[in-house]
Order: sequence, then structure tokens, then C-alpha cells
Amino acid sequence: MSNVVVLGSGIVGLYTTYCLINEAKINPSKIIVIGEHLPGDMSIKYTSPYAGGNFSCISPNDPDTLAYDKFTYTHLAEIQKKLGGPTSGLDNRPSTEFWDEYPGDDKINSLKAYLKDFKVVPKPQLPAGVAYGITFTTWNFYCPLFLATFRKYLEKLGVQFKRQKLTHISQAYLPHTIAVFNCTGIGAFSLSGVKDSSVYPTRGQVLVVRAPHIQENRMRWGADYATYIIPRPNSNGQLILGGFLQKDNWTGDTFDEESKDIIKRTTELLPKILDQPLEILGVAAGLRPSRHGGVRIEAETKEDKLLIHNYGASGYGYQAGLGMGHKAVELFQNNKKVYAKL
Ligand SMILES: Cc1cc2nc3c(=O)[nH]c(=O)nc-3n(C[C@H](O)[C@H](O)[C@H](O)COP(=O)(O)OP(=O)(O)OC[C@H]3O[C@@H](n4cnc5c(N)ncnc54)[C@H](O)[C@@H]3O)c2cc1C
Ligand SMILES: *C1O[C@H](CO)[C@@H](O)[C@H](O)[C@H]1NC(C)=O
Ligand SMILES: *[C@@H]1O[C@H](CO)[C@@H](O)[C@H](O)[C@H]1NC(C)=O
Ligand SMILES: *[C@@H]1O[C@H](CO)[C@@H](O)[C@H](O)[C@H]1NC(C)=O
Repeated sequence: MSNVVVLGSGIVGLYTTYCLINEAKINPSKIIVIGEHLPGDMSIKYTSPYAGGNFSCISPNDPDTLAYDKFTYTHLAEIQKKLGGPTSGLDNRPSTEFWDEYPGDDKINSLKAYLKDFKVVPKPQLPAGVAYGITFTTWNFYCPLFLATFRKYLEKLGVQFKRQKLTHISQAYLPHTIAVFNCTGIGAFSLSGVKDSSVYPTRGQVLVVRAPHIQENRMRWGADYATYIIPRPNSNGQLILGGFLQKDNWTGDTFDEESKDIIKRTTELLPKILDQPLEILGVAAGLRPSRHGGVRIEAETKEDKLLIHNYGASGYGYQAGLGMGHKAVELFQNNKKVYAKL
């Protein structure tokens, strides 16, 4: 009768649930996912539907993050297959990334060991002001669709989803709960019992446009800006144009000046976007759940129950989150006393 609670139904909570089933071999009917917001919802407190949704070079260069990225990239084919193929909203697309400054050997050596079709762009082909560029085959997510498909897949296996807002972490402990995974994203800032003041938002704004003729990713990383173009797979031609990385800005409002700036930068980076009249479908702002010191994946024992934190994925929940879930579930499996109760 004992059960495992995953608090949070964003991409990090879903990946963690997946790892509980596929790695720790937990019977899905013993898992309950609780969230104030569930796949299908849109709210500024729920970051996952707003992500651009590609695997990119956005994440930092520390060894842990590089390992989470690699784990995720190399296991996404398995998830795509289980979720029914490209119609799940996850598929491969070509990508080009440019940097105004060389990102460093740690990053590049790590990426070139596993990215499919990795190539360095020859210097003469780099746009003005760009120091380094690569091309590779990446993973793209149509985030709202992927979240919904992932939830359906988990529900079909027997996982329960429950809508509930917790005001204190203790409410996550149901009568038979032996472990709680804390995947609350930006919510980790305000939940009492585990208030983490290291958590802060990095606001982004994106445009969703219809541009079926664009089927490639392109990014440019500058010292104080990020410009990106991300097609949404299986979305009837939707393209994400971004973006902004604004620390400590909590507003979910969108701004016309920012939209204009995004259009200017993205169409300079990939002029063929304008081969068709620009049809804007929507403008959205989202809060990346950032954390000073990086993601927190840690286990604590509370009485004889286990609390495993897994939050702070900032701008890379989709591309690193499966590796984060893997590590969090490993902490659970390593606690033989609690794990043995299942
Ligand atoms: C503009 C933009 C572009 C992005 N692009 C990319 C990209 O291309 N690639 C990428 O990898 N990442 C990208 N990201 C980042 C990505 O969206 C995040 O890393 C990811 O969504 C974080 O997921 P999460 O599961 O940690 O949090 P969330 O999705 O916010 O989920 C948190 C969950 O916890 C629940 N919760 C929180 N507090 C409580 C509570 N007290 N009680 C009950 N439930 C609670 C919420 O309801 C929700 O279910 C982007 C983000 C933005 C804003
Ligand atoms: C895709 O790229 C954009 C910009 O580079 C970035 O903000 C976002 O986090 C990336 N998405 C993923 C899933 O990596
Ligand atoms: C999750 O962690 C955050 C940050 O420490 C904390 O505020 C929140 O209470 C925790 N939630 C649970 C269920 O442990
Ligand atoms: C948040 O960002 C918006 C848009 O860039 C800006 O107008 C606003 O002043 C910012 N707010 C804070 C508190 O920085």
C-alpha cells in the first residue's frame, strides 16, 4: 500500500516519474503526481508549457550539468518510442548554434562525444561578430503537446495525477507515503517548509509564429542576449522566436518592444523566415526556475520518510531533466531502508 509522491507536474516531475518506473521498477499504480498545475494548464507559475523546447547549448559547463544533458539527449529516443513516435511532440531537427565568444573546451568536448552529426562551422562561414559555431541534429519539443502525451502515457500505465495546491510540504505526505520527490520548479521559492531563497526567475519572452517552411533551429549566444529560432514538431508549422534571459523579473506580462526586438534579431539570424508573411499566433512570457548554485538534487530523511529535492532546472528542464530525474531516483534506490518498503 506504500506509495511515492511526485510533487510537481512540469517536465521535471514527469521525467522523474518515468525514471521511477523504468529504472527503479516501481509499480506505476504506487505513484501519485500532485500539482497545482497539470499538463494542459497555462499559468505563469507553471513554466513547462512556455519553453522553446529544443536541446541546445544553453546549459552551464559544470560536470554535473554536462552529464544531465548527455543522459537526456542519449535517452530521448527511447521516450519518443514509448510515447508513440514523432506525434508525441518530440522529434529530431537540424540545429546551428553561434557564439560571440568561444564557449570553452569543456562544453565542446562533451558535446562532440555524443551529439549526432556534430560539425564545427568553418570560420569563413560564420556571420559577422560570431567567434564559433556548430551544427548538429537536435531534439525539438512541442512542449504543450509533449506534456499532454507524457501524462497520458503515464496514466495509461497506472500513475495517478491529482490537482492540489500545497501550502506546506507536510501535505505531500499521504498516509502510506514513503518518499516525496520535490519537483516544484519556481514554486520551490515560496512553499513553506522548504523555502529556498536561492531560487529566482529568469524571465523569457517568445513569439509563436506560423512558418512551416522553417524546419531547422538556429541560436546565437551573446554576452548579454540570446536569440533563438525553434520549430515545434507536429504542430502544423509553428515556430518559436526568442528571446530574453532576465534575472529576477517575475512579470508574466508581455511587451511589444520585446516582440519587435525578437523579430529583428531572429530575422537577421535566419532571413528566410520572411520568405512568407510573418503570421504571429501568440506572444508569451515564462519564468525559468533558476537557482544560485545550480539545480538541487538532494535527499533528506524526515522521520522514516524520504524527501528528495529535484528543482532549479532554469532554462534547461527539457534537455537536462531526464538526467536530473535519473540522479534523483538513484538517491532513492541508494536508500535501501526506504526503498525496501516497496
Ligand atoms: C521562454 C522560455 C524558453 C525555454 N526554452 C527551453 C528550451 O528550449 N529547452 C529547455 O530544456 N528548457 C527551456 N526552458 C526551461 C524549461 O521550461 C524549464 O526548465 C522547465 O519547464 C522547468 O520545469 P519544472 O518541472 O522544474 O517546473 P514547472 O514546469 O514550473 O512545474 C512545476 C510544477 O510544480 C507544481 N507546484 C509548484 N508549487 C506547488 C505547490 N505549492 N503545490 C502544488 N504544486 C506545486 C506546479 O503546479 C507544476 O506542476 C525555457 C523556459 C522559458 C521560460
Ligand atoms: C532551446 O534554445 C533556447 C535558446 O537557445 C533556450 O532558451 C531553450 O532553453 C532551449 N530549449 C531546450 C529544451 O534546450
Ligand atoms: C521543495 O523545495 C522547496 C525549496 O526548498 C521548498 O520550498 C518546498 O517546500 C519543497 N517542497 C516539498 C514538498 O518538499
Ligand atoms: C521586467 O521586464 C520588463 C520587460 O523588459 C520591464 O519593463 C520591467 O521593468 C522589468 N521589471 C523589473 C522588476 O525588472
